[in-house]
Order: sequence, then structure tokens, then C-alpha cells
Amino acid sequence: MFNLILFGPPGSGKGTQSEKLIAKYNLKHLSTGDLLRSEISRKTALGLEAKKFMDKGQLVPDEVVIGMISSALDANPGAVGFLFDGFPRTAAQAEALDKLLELKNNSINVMLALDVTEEELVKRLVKRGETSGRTDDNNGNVIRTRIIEYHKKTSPVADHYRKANKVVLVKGEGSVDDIFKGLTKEIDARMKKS
Ligand code: B4P
Repeated sequence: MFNLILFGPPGSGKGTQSEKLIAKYNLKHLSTGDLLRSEISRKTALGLEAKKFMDKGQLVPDEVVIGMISSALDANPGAVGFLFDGFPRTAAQAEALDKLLELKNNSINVMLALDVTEEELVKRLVKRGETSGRTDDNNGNVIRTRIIEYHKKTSPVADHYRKANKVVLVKGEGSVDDIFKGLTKEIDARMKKS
């Protein structure tokens, strides 16, 4: 199996690049943002609870997202590998993911971290907010909260994988295709070895 974490702040292009990566490598895409938005649109109890946090730009409690990922891993026993998009977002989520993969005799091969300036992030999210209907994109305060949450709670996740020498920083600004090329170069180099 080849397991990849696509990492970066809100608006860094994780969702955009994941679509292209899963098409090329046939990995199973696990986006906690997409899973949560699907729960919200189906008005499930989990979705209604998650919405309270997402609308404020806060992270959803760890036990909720860890439970979702655990079920998704169990539901895909034959996957050639997983692309984790937007997960893990806290140190506790990273530890839980390592344990879940270990139970399957697996681990994370690499974390690719998209490098984008804060100015560009805000510009992208405001632009998406004009058309997406996403309640967390159309309010400047909520966007700022998401970036603060990232610095406080999510950036330590990179330290967790850095200790295991698994983090690679990839340029996240420029055209979508050029960024994709930068990501595939790193994946190809590691897939050969694994
Ligand atoms: P997510 O759904 O993960 O979304 P995101 O961080 O906002 O965006 P992403 O980086 O995927 O950006 P995208 O490609 O879409 O999270 C939403 C919320 O869910 C969180 O705030 C949190 O509340 C909750 N949540 C999710 N996972 C969680 C977890 N594990 N734990 C707790 N809570 C969790 O790109 C953004 C925009 O930029 C798009 O409009 C795109 O078109 C544009 N763009 C992309 N690449 C570009 C490029 N190269 N140039 C110009 N624009 C570009």
C-alpha cells in the first residue's frame, strides 16, 4: 500500500490537487472536509453537530473525525493506498491515524505539505466564497479563525511526521498543473522505493 497525507493550511489546494492525484494513482481519497459536508447535507446527527464548529471556522472534535476515518478505512479493505486530505489536523488525530494503520500492518509513506503564503490563502478562500455557497468561506472573520486554528493546532502535525523524516515541502503557488507536477515528482520517487 502507498499512504499519502496531503497537508497544508485552509485554501492551500488540498482538495484541488487530491482530485488529480487520485485519478493518476488510483488511491482512495479520504477527505474529512468532504465527509463532514456530506453528513451536513444529509442532516445527520453527526452533521448537525459538526456544522456548529465548521460555521465558526473551528475544528470539529477529534473523536468525531477519527471515528469517520476509522470507518472509512474498514470500508475499503482492498484499497491500493489512501490519500488523506485535511486529516490529520491535530496531534491527537495523527497519533490515532498511526495506530489505525499499524493495526493493518501499514503506515504513512509521505506527507506532502503545500507551501502557500497567507495573503494568497485569504484571496483564494474569499474568491471561492463568492460562488461556493460554503458558509465557512464567505466571512472574513471565519476565514481568519480557520487560519489561526491551523497555526495553533494543525501545524504541529507536521512536526509529528518530521520526526519520522516523512515531510516534504512542495510549492503550492502557481498553476494547478505545475503544482501537480511538483507533487507527482515526489510521489513517483517514493513509490519506486516502496
Ligand atoms: P476542508 O474541507 O479540509 O477545506 P479547506 O482546508 O478549506 O481547503 P483546501 O486546502 O482543500 O482547499 P481547496 O483545494 O478547496 O475543511 C473545512 C472545515 O472542515 C475545517 O475548517 C474544519 O472545521 C472541518 N474539518 C475538516 N477536516 C477536519 C479534521 N480532520 N478535524 C477537525 N475538523 C475538520 O482550494 C481552495 C480554493 O483555492 C478553491 O477555490 C480552489 O479552486 C482554489 N485554488 C486551488 N489551487 C489553486 C491555485 N493553484 N491557484 C489559484 N487558486 C487555487
